[in-house]
Amino acid sequence: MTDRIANAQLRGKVMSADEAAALIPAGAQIGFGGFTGSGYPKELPKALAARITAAHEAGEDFTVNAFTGASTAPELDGVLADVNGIGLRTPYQSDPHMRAKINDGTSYYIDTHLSHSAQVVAEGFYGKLDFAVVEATRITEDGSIIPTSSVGNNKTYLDCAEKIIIEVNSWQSLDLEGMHDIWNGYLTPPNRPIIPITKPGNRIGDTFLTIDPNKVVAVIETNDPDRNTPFKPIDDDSRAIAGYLLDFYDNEVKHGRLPKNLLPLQSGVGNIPNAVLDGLLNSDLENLTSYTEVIQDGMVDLIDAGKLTVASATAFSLSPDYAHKMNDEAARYRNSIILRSQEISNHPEVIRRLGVLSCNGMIEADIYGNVNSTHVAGTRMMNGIGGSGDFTRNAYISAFVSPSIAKDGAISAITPMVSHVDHTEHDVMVIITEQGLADLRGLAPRQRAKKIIENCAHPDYRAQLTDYYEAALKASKAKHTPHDLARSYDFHRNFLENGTMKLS
Ligand code: 0RQ
Repeated sequence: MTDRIANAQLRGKVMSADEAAALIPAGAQIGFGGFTGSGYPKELPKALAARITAAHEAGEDFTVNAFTGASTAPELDGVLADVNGIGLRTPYQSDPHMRAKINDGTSYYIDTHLSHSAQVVAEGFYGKLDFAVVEATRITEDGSIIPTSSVGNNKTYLDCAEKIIIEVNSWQSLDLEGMHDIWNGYLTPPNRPIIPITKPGNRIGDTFLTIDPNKVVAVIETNDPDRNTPFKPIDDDSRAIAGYLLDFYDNEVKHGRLPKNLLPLQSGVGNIPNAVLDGLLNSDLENLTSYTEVIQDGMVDLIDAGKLTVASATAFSLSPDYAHKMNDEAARYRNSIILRSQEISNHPEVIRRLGVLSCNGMIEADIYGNVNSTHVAGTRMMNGIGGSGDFTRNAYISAFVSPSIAKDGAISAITPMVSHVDHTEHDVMVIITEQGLADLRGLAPRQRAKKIIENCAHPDYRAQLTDYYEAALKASKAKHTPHDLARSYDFHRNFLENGTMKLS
């Protein structure tokens, strides 16, 4: 047995994943640890999927409701979705198999802001949580849990669940201990105190998760890597988009609207945000800070280069090489990295106080600046809103980035009216594509439309968009936000009918 389980009572609970899965009944509500492919349980979900398969073969109904921090990996979302094992999934996911089950109607999906996802469980909106299943790098003598590469919603799930299952993963570095910051002061209203974070580097809590050891029904020993995916090499479009954003920040500094070392940065996941981080690495900016949700490769490079002094997040989202590096050198990195619960990493109060600069990907934006982050053609769920709403609504400057076209030009990322709204025109300040940047601050809707079409739309779609705008201006009785409702979804309709947004 591993020496990572120092508590005698919990050593007595060690069993196989199959034995632990046998404790979970059909219909169970399970709070899984894990966030963007980091720190999720890796063996119990596989064993549970096998149990579900056996039940289905015997003609029994068997699904569970799965609550997580954010996306997980094939070993959790993938295996359970594959066996039609998930009745309800929340909050963020990005696994192709899970996505397919949501879109074919097998699983319900509730897409909620990541900063809200713990409180809705704690406040009982979903009913009671039966199990918390979390990963630990070790269990201390008094039965506390040292988390691994993410914190996510672990604290709330462990507090709320009736029963706890812990995977102790020897693959995770013991040197992660000390990196986490678990604040126990977050209560339900009306007793909520001020969150005492005034700088991204403030530590306000414990380095461990406190649990009731009597709730632990199983401890599983594992030795499995996080399933991190490598980033694609930075392409020309991503580099161009990153360049526009950095020039924009530079101009804000010149006009005295941003300090020389900017403000704490939030960066979404994906290749464009990673290109932004790469651009920062090659800039002469110094003493940068980050108050964000995930730590990507680019942030690790910025720390190594001495340009980023502190990064606060709830999880890592690293390529396999960088995950190994983090494991090897966690003792050094924990001086500049803090992993918090996601309701704190994404908390509107802190984001607004710090004046975070947000940058997130989008599916589409409309000519007035409403943004759709989640639904293709208004109905097909991609991943979920994730933390983009938490940061965008409360940022000092909120930016959205995307190539101006998708699917070889069949789709325009700028449309007359978004087919689903995640971020309203009131929240969106800057839109950037490889064509250019539209600074929407201080612009009224008609001014925004012109700027977005001119600066961000792909040349193949500019005339079509201008045509729509001019027709809308004529057709619309009210001229504040001109729309021709009979035509506003022509782009999407044409795509669904003919496979392209190009109108003949
Ligand atoms: O599909 O992979 O089949 O080619 O969407 O698009 O351009 O590679 O961009 O990986 O950054 O994802 C909005 C989904 C963008 C992401 C979204 C297709 C495109 C491609 C991916 P293929 P790209 P990205 C912090 C913040 C919400 C959550 C968030 C996201 C695939 O950024 O999930 O911001 N955001 N969280 O071809 C049809 C369009 C399309 C389209 C792109 N208009 N119509 N398909 N695609 N635009 C992180 C967390 O919260 C955890």
